[in-house]
Amino acid sequence: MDTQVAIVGAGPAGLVLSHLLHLQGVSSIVIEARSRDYVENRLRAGVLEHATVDLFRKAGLAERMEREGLLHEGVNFRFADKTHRIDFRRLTGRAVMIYPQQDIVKDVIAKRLEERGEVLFDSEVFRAELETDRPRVHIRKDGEKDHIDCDFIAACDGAHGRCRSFAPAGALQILERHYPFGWLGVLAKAPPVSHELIYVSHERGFALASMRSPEISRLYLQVPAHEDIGLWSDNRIWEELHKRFSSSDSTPLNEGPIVQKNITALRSAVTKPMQYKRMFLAGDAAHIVPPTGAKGLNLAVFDAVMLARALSLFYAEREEAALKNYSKACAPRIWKVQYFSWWMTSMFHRLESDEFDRNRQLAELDTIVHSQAGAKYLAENYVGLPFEDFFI
Ligand code: RFL
Ligand code: PHB
Repeated sequence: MDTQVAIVGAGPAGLVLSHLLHLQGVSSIVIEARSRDYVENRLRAGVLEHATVDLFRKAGLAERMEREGLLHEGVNFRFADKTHRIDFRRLTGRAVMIYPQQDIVKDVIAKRLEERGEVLFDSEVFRAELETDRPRVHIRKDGEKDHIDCDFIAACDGAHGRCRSFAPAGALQILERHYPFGWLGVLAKAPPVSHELIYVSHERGFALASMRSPEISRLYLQVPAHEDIGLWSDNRIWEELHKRFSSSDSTPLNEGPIVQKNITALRSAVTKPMQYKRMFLAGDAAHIVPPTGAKGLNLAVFDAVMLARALSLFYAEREEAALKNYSKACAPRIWKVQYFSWWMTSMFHRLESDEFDRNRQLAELDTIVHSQAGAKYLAENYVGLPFEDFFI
């Protein structure tokens, strides 16, 4: 097999990149270790920034999102027994869209296949030859080995992907922070308690009420970093959720059958540079943010836009400058998003520290919801900074 760009990973980064390249007449093959069914049902993010929604519209990926997505013009912060709304529309003129990541994945896969794009499922990349102008990607499918020759490799293989390890030791540096807590996430067949998200900072720990549809709630609880999910029966989860969400101005959460639950540890990480020779990293393969700012998927889409632009310029004009500059060009947004996600996480989660820190957190939250400038800063970052310019 032979292609211009071999894309490792059919998550949002790899799929969006392959579609954007196709729009620019650049060929690619997407190679995905898991089955189509698995990636189309993997439960993850839910919040799309304004610029992400805009990109999907311009790229012809928004048909189902327009019908089924839920536009959110604000968010609620609950602490010290009261709920406060941050009004995105008033503060920024913008909004976010609630549209599940697995639906984006489904929509882009359908679009790629409809346009005769190549997506290889159940195909794991286990090695790559990078010390050449024609890199080679080695694949294993059903125990059989094969390879793809290409001009460039896009490593879109997520947080646990192997592509980073194909570069020689020391070529890539990882800057990171670990947190002493994780999130227990549940999907429940119960109508969401509020039509907008509620972020809670409670003495017992952080909690978040989100949704996937008017009938399905997505709820999260802060738990210790390496907590055993076996300790959390459905009853214990509901009890804890009720405690953290209760306030003098709220109605109780709606209960319903829990259909999925899992625990994720929180981490911040940036790989530097996001390139080795002809291999470029994009999405979670290049950086991880804690989910408190709802940014990971959006940053993955941003990388895909930047990389698609650089690769398209290369093929259109044999112009290498944009490719050489890819990592540097992505860095300012990545670090602003890292900062925002770290800040939201530090402000909302229960810290193993003293009363001084708790009071400082409450003062910070109070400042954000009551200061016009504070609320605007929050809103601008939550709806997302604009992308500089699209090339489509
Ligand atoms: P993905 O989605 O992990 O896709 C990588 C793909 O690569 C495949 N792969 C390989 N394929 C072939 N060969 C190999 N050797 C391979 N190794 C791996 C994998 O099977 C997989 O299909 O990475 P991508 O595309 O970079 O996308 C990133 C997003 O998935 C991630 O940032 C978000 O889900 C983060 N996130 C959120 N982001 C938001 O923008 N808004 C949110 O509201 C939001 N909420 C969340 C989140 C992540 C969460 N978890 C699970 C940590 C909520 C949670 C709980
Ligand atoms: C979600 O809906 O899964 C979600 C929403 C907001 C976040 C994280 C996850 O900050």
